[in-house]
Amino acid sequence: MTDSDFKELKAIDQMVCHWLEELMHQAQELVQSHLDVQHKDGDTRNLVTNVDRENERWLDQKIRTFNPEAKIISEEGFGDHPLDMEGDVWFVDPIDGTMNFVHEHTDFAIMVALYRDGQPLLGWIADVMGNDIYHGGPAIGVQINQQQLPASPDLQLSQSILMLSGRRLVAGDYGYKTLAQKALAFRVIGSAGITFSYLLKGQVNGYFSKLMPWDVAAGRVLAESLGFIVTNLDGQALNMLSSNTVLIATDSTHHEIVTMLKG
Ligand code: 2AM
Ligand code: CA
Repeated sequence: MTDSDFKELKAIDQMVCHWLEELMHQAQELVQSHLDVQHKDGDTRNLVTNVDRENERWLDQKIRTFNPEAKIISEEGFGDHPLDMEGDVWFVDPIDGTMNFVHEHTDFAIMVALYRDGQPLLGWIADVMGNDIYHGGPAIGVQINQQQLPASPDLQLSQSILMLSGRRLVAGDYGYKTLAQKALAFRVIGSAGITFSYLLKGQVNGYFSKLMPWDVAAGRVLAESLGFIVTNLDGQALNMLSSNTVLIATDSTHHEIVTMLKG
């Protein structure tokens, strides 16, 4: 990495942090306002609001102005549908944890990520009600606001608190109940971004969920930068163009889980 590459990444990091500060402060006000809430895909638990749509339109426009050649993968339909990961690909989740946003008024995030030729480059997770932005990447390290975060200590599964998808656990999907039983404890938050923030701070040691590309893109960049392993259930690399069953954990726990679920 040359000096000018490093400076480019730092400049992009700062720019997107400013965008997210603006949206985060707006969302802190809007969370108490009347929201236009609709269902998606015929599922009464899959919510979308005017804020999801407005944030995405705004972020996608900012990205297109800054980086017109890039492709954008975003949740609410303002992005593109690329068939490969060549060049610059941005991921946008305008409100992650919309159910929490609408009903709990906390534990929701705004997430952006940048990949270059398939490689994770930079990620941003704004914990809106926590007023914190997690940002960085493999070349520049990971910060919460201005403070550098250390790599997470490696733990065994029996010493690990795991974050699980509640929906997948109650649906009986493969592996969830086993992990809930084998871990020290399990927790369910309802926002991938906030779940990643617990991992990045070292408060929990693993996360297992089926996630869409925009749910996982930013968290993957940041978690891998702090030494977490991010794969699918078989221990293979994620396909960033489709949904994946995602396993994120420190080395020992990750290895233990993949071995156990194979057996
Ligand atoms: P969202 O709020 O951006 O949709 C818990 O619901 C977490 O899983 C949230 O991060 C949510 O993101 C995401 N999620 C919700 N429905 C999903 C689905 N059908 N597939 C994958 N992720 C989903
Ligand atoms: Ca979303």
